[in-house]
Formats: sequence, structure tokens, C-alpha cells
Amino acid sequence: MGTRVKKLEQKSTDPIIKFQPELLKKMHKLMVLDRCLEERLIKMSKGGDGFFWIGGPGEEAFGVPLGLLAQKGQGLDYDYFHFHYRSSGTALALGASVIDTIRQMRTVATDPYSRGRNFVNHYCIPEWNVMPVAPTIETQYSTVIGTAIAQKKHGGTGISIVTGGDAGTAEGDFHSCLVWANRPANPLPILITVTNNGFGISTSYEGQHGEGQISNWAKAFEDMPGRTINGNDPIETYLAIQEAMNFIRKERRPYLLEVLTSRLHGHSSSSGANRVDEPDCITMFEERLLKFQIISNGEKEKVWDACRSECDEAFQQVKAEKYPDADDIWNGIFVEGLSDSYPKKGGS
Ligand SMILES: Cc1ncc(C[n+]2csc(CCOP(=O)(O)OP(=O)(O)O)c2C)c(N)n1
Ligand SMILES: [Mg+2]
Repeated sequence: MGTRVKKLEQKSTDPIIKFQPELLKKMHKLMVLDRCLEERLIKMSKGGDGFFWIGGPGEEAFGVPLGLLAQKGQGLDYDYFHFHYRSSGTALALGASVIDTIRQMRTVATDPYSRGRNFVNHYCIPEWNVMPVAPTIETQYSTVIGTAIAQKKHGGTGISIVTGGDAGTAEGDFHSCLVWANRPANPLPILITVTNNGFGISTSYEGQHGEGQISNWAKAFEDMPGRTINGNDPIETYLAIQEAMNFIRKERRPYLLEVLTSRLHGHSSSSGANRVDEPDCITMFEERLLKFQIISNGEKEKVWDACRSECDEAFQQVKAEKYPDADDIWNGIFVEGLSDSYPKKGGS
């Protein structure tokens, strides 16, 4: 009897019970789709069907809720995204399709984000306020100041969201972001997030961060909340992002969220991209979904099969698509087009 009561108590205190099953299933499907996409991209880089790979396997439990909770649209009334290169989960949750990321990996002309010119997972989606992702780390913490100033002037509930890694917080851009976001004369509506996977390429966190937790930086600013959360738990991340977004939308001031995540395939293809032994947010989420009978084992397998097939079929289609012509490099550089006086021949 005692054991049974204890079990029931445990069950009733899991915040997962507050969620609608439909939302939990949606989150699970997007997380699995994101994982299948990343695994397909890694295979492409290893098989010569693409070049450099970098992406977000291990960050699904953060990326997906972030995209689902955002106010999606174009212009100042909607949220702006200043992503780093591990944001595929958020892009998919916003509604991006796997085929477009596969196109960018393959560097084909149909890649809508960079016309086959940028690394994979470097999004640019004007109609959803997704700003161009830069391969230089941390510059997004500077550009986010700009959209946030514009949103503050404009009013409304739109916010600017920035994502980046732990090691990057050593760069000045991160600190410029904190300072600009917290000026008493004009605090800014920014959700400042840092996914802390414990590494900057191959350098581990412990030897580099005298501040302890990254969220400790919030303590320097009287009115900015700072919080560290378990980024491997999509329920915890969903609730924390929701709380932070509600605060920023209402108060029009910043919030610092540090998200502890796994890094399941190392840094990138430059470190081999093999699977490493760290906690897997999808496996842990599935254990809970099964325990609370949100999905059955059969349904779980169906989701995986469907997501794998979607990525496989998209890959087959993309393989038949064309690379850009060399001259295409001159297109899409400036909004107003390239002037005839622009020197198109290189060399000095
Ligand atoms: C300005 C700049 N400096 C250095 C690099 C090389 N670089 C690429 S990723 C990376 C490590 C970033 O680590 P972290 O911020 O923790 O993000 P993670 O890759 O772990 O998600 C570095 C140093 C770069 N791309 N840009
Ligand atoms: Mg890191």
C-alpha cells in the first residue's frame, strides 16, 4: 500500500500531466523529425553528398518548444530570431520543411536560405523574422540589439530571441548584448538564451568559466531575471520558455536563460560527428510518454519510421536538383541588386 501511494504521488507531481496529449505528441514528433534530419545530414557529410556539417542533435528538447511558443510572422509585431548553427529544431517547429535544410547541406541552387552558398543549418527566413545565421560565433548577440530596439519603439508584444553556445559567451558580443538589453534608459525585450553543452569545440567548460553558471551574469543587472534549466527535459524547457516569454512580452525587458544540453555528435563534421555517450533527451521523453500512456510503443515506432522516410525521400529528391551556376554568386547580394559598376572579376 505504502509503495503504491508513493508511486501515485510521484506520478501526480510530474508537470507532464498538465500538458494536453496532442501537444506532447506534437513535440515528440518534431523532436524525432529533427533527430532524423540531423542524422541524414551527418550521413550526407560522411558520404560525400554534402560538405561541412554542424547542427543540433541533443538540443531538440530546447529547440522545439522554443519554436512552438514563438509568435511567428513578419515584422515588428512578431518575434525575431537570431540563431546559432544548432537551431534546426526551432526552424522545424516554426514550420520549416526538412527538404530545405537538406538542400542547404547539398549546396544546391534550390536552397532557399542561401542558394547553396552557406553551411547547413544557417537559416534565413524573412517571412518568419529569422535573421541570417552567421558562421562567426556570437555576432547574433549584437544584431539582436537592433531588432529589439525597433520592437521597443514600435510597442506591442513581439520580442527578439537569441541563441548561442556557452563558449561563445566569452566574446564581447555577449556582454554588449547584456549591457544594451539592461540600459535603465531603455531596457530591451530580448530573450537571451545560451545552450550550455559543456564544450567549445574540444575545450571543456570547467577550466574556462570563472562565473560558475552562465546565468550568474544576470546578477549584475538588478532587474533581469536569470535562470539555469535542464535542456534535456522538454517539459521543463517549455514551461521555462513560456514563463520567460510572458515576462518579456509584458515587461518589455530582458531575461537570461541558460539551458544545459547534451551534444550528441560532437562539435561538427570537423570533429568526426560520431555519436557520443551523453543523455538523450528523446529517449528520456519517450520513457515518460510511455509511462503516462500518452503514446504506445507501436505509435512511437510509427513516428520514427515516418520521420526517417520523410528525410530519405527528401534526400532522394534533392540529389536530382542542380547546383548553382558560378555566375549566380552575384545574385541576391544586395536587396536592390548589383550595380553594373561592381567589379565582378576577382584578383588584385
Ligand atoms: C568569431 C569566431 N571565433 C571562433 C570561431 C570558431 N568556432 C566555431 S564554433 C566554436 C565554439 C563555440 O562553442 P560554443 O559557443 O560553446 O557553442 P557550441 O558549438 O558548443 O554549440 C568556435 C570557437 C568562429 N566560428 N567564430
Ligand atoms: Mg558549447
